[in-house]
Amino acid sequence: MNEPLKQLRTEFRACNLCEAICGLEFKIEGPKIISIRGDDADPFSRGHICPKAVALKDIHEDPDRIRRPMKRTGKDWQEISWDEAFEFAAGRMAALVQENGNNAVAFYAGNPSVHNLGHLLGIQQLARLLKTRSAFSASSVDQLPQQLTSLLMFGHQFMIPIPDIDHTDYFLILGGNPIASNGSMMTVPDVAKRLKAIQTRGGKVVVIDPRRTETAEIASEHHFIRPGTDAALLMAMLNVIRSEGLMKPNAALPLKNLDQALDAIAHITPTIAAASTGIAADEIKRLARDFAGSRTAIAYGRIGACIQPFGTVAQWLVQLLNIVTGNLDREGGTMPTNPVIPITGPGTRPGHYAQWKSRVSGLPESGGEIPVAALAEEILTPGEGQIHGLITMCGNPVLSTPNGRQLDHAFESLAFMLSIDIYMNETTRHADLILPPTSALNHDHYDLIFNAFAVRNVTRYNEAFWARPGDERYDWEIFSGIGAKLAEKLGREFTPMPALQHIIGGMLKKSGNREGTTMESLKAAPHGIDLGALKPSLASRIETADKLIDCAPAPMLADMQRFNRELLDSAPKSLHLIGRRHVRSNNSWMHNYHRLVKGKARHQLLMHPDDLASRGLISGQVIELSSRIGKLNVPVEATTDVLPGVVCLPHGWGHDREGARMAIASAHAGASFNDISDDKFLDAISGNAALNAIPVEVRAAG
Ligand SMILES: Nc1nc2c(c(=O)[nH]1)N[C@H]1C(S)=C(S)[C@@H](COP(=O)(O)OP(=O)(O)OC[C@H]3O[C@@H](n4cnc5c(=O)[nH]c(N)nc54)[C@H](O)[C@@H]3O)O[C@H]1N2
Ligand SMILES: Nc1nc2c(c(=O)[nH]1)N[C@H]1C(S)=C(S)[C@@H](COP(=O)(O)OP(=O)(O)OC[C@H]3O[C@@H](n4cnc5c(=O)[nH]c(N)nc54)[C@H](O)[C@@H]3O)O[C@H]1N2
Ligand code: SF4
Ligand SMILES: [Mo]
Repeated sequence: MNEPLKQLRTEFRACNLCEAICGLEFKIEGPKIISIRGDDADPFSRGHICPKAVALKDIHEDPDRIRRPMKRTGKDWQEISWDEAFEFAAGRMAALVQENGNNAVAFYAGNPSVHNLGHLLGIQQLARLLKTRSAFSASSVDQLPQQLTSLLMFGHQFMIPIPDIDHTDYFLILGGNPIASNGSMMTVPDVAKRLKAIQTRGGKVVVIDPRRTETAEIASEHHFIRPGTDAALLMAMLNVIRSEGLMKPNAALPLKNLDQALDAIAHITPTIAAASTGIAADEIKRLARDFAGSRTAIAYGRIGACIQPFGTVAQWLVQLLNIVTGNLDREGGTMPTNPVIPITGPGTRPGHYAQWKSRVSGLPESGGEIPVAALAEEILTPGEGQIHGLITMCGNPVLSTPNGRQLDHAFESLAFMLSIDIYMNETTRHADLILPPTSALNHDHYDLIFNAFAVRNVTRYNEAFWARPGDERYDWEIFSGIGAKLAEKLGREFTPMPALQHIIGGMLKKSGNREGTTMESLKAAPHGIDLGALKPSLASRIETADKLIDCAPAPMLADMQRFNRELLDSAPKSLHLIGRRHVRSNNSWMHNYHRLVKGKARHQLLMHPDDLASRGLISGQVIELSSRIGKLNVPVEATTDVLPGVVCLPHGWGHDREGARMAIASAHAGASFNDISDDKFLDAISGNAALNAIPVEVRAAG
């Protein structure tokens, strides 16, 4: 009678869906997931969970999820064997390389690859084999300005100072909405409680955002800002701090060129900044004095201060604000982590910048990648070095990167396209071959990257719940399968990847099994291991050639001319479009689960009632939203939560493209933000797409 109960087992695992890496408790019976809840015994996430976690079951069981290789046959698709698939993919790619050179085959790596170690390492392996300069990723619609700032100031692209949220007295958030996103470039499960705790201990959370967001709602202060103008605010704050003698840089940090940096921005007074930001000069002064006067403080800039026209300058100024107030590399300020598997230091890749430029628009490479805004033109523009073949991996650039309609067109023109993905969606429908890795729950999990960006030093390894079914493949097996055949055809070296446990075990040994962390100790601690709060360590870890922090990198100083010309001389003439996230969504790919999309639609355009009235429009009607690139129709909703002059639309929707096979998503299509975002509207230094602050117009549809 108790037979079925005997099979019921409990498993623990970090959630792989977003950067918060919450610990989850699964009840499993045979092949079935019975329940998913937050793991109270996880020392880091302490039982926190969000609505997406339960959708791990839906993803695992989704009938639309692809399980076997799919080859295009005209308008149809045919299931083929793995061996046939590897042979086909390698054959086509080898031919393109042999005929047109290495750069003719490009790849684009998307966001979930960072949450999937087998995939991440597979991409690196494939990149080494392909030797292509046509490398693209979601980084250039995301955190590239932050990585570049770290490279130029600290000498390593991954030396990211992380907010010490649990010990700070003042948390200044520019362009981040952690209550919806659960935090980013700051792995922070349970962020709501941690933000509350700042206020409970007498500190402040201050949000700078063109929208009164969910985070603004619970903050101590919210200031509306005009999109794209954070740099002006930060310059003025720095000038107040300097002119009022409030500077107190951390004496332990070896700084250079600080005066040069401050001189370059000295002309931006609070009055000037007020004119471009819309924040009153007196408020700017008070913000600066409060920040500098706090015992400890954090300046943190995220998506809204990255994917905008002055993203890199803004990130540089965020670091300068932390530096001049002594908050860089101190408890309660920001500090780099010290993970047991380091991603900075000896043997890691510090990155490089502008060592070559993209062929068509001359955009600078960063760490070997070209900004994804250039992907379509590199495919569509004939000539030496043109892209003829593309591999997308864990990515949906048609919905996630600028000018998606142009990408649709470009992908149709490719000689060969391979997608390593679990869905036939807006991007992968263009592929000649789709190779689906097995479900995330069927493979082991280790957060190499998010451990390194966490607000405490943490580590954990979780084993697969089930071995993969015989006719499915792990991500790393797919890369090894293609790699072996491609290497043979190109006459190149190739070593297949071992299983993840061996790789992680080896990495731990290499870093000296620090804190006693071995593969065995990790396996014995399925709830994860907390290795303590962040500690100052940056001073001895700087990787610039002279081991000094460069406060005035040349590209930032050079971009001041553009700043003076464009930002200060242009009063807002049109409306400006910004994005938003919702806790029950995740970029473009999690709209195929009933429990996440049910209820009121969430993909409407938000607009201030005054802006509607001045155009004779009413809340609820369908409007036409247009930019230099194109137009789309979408329902509009009036709200005073956005600044007048600002309209707000989430990205990742637009599931009505023909040929995708995601039934629930297509029934909740929405419109794609990136159908009208501009592949020429960029952060000039990094080439990162400016997907916020886009000039747009709104009128009645039809
Ligand atoms: N307008 C606007 N655009 C934006 C943003 C914005 O704020 N505004 N944000 C940008 C940001 S921050 C990011 S990171 C990008 C994201 O851009 P992308 O990474 O290109 O897009 P995603 O929507 O994350 O698509 C993930 C893809 O991975 C697939 N996938 C999911 N799990 C797995 C898996 O386990 N294995 C494999 N092989 N595939 C899997 C999904 O089916 C989907 O095709 O979007 C950017 N685009
Ligand atoms: N639920 C959910 N969680 C997610 C994701 C998701 O899609 N859904 N995506 C994940 C990914 S890939 C990432 S990178 C992170 C991103 O994490 P966050 O950076 O927290 O992302 P957003 O919620 O988009 O917050 C960006 C904020 O910037 C504001 N903003 C726009 N333009 C400007 C500007 O010019 N200046 C200022 N100051 N603010 C501006 C927007 O109004 C918005 O509130 O979230 C991750 N977590
Ligand atoms: S907050 Fe992120 S990591 Fe935590 S349960 Fe939700 S999706 Fe998973
Ligand atoms: Mo992202």
